[in-house]
Amino acid sequence: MAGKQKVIITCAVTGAIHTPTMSEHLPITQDDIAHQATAAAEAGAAILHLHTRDPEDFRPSVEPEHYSAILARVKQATNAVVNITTGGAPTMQIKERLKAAEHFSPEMCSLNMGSMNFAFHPLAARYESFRYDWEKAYIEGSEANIFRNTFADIKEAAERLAPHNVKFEHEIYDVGHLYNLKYCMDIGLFKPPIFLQFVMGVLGGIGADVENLVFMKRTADKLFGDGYRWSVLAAGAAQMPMATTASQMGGNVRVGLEDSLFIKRGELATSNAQQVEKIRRIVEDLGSAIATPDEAREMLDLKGGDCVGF
Ligand code: KMH
Ligand code: ZN
Repeated sequence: MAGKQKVIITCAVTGAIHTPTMSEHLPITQDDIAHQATAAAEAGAAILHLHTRDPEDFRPSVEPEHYSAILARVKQATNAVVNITTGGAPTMQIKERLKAAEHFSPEMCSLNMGSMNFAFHPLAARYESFRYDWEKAYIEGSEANIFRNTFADIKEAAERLAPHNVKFEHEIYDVGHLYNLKYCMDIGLFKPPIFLQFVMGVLGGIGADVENLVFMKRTADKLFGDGYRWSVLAAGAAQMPMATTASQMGGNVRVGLEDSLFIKRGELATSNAQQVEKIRRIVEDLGSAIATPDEAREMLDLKGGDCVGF
């Protein structure tokens, strides 16, 4: 195994795309989010990508008060790197989406690298009824919604978070987003080493297949040379196959119920940890080792778990 790059597992615990009706295993209370995040770290996730939800009706939230208890528990129970979303939900604008990251100053934050019609409306037809009033309109509304991430928005995120020395997980939903990022680097917003998350299989973005991954990776090589690290997340059924492929191409992997509710075709995952255990088993069976949180900190040049604001 000498010389082989260790694989960083990120777990995205709840997100803002899946809604409570879709799976009873999706963590929606602060207690459940903290519990599942901790278990995912124990199973081998070095990075926890966190969203939160409103305790009233479990719709996506970016309010710092809805994060506090989760972050305190995760910090107390694990050494995992905390990555707070700045994507929030596709219906939210950048100003509010940055609040939690500014408030808690985590080691990492996501940063979405382009505007798109992030669509998941086809999911609505799968359910006859919904547990909460907001769910149906929220899901169906994605058909006509622009997830806004303009150059001005990206600049605002970079500038507001610069004093916090946060490392971004740059969410790359299509090849053009790599060129957006290159432009942002050219004007001095981000410095290498950058961390790319290739997001595959979201309707509105690039499809999840190996040729597309090779194309994205080649484009990143051309634009960023050896100044970047990368990972793959694929939505739904493509999650494990694309993560496995990435791990064999020198990349890192992201799993979690934010990205897929399933553990295999037709079977809901019972927890985030179950998905982490599965990809860990695959990665290790194929002869690679997974990175600990401290190894991930070194690989990604992070500021350290003692420099956060929670
Ligand atoms: N829901 C994922 C496909 C973010 O939080 O910034 C993308 C994501 C966005 O994780
Ligand atoms: Zn997210």
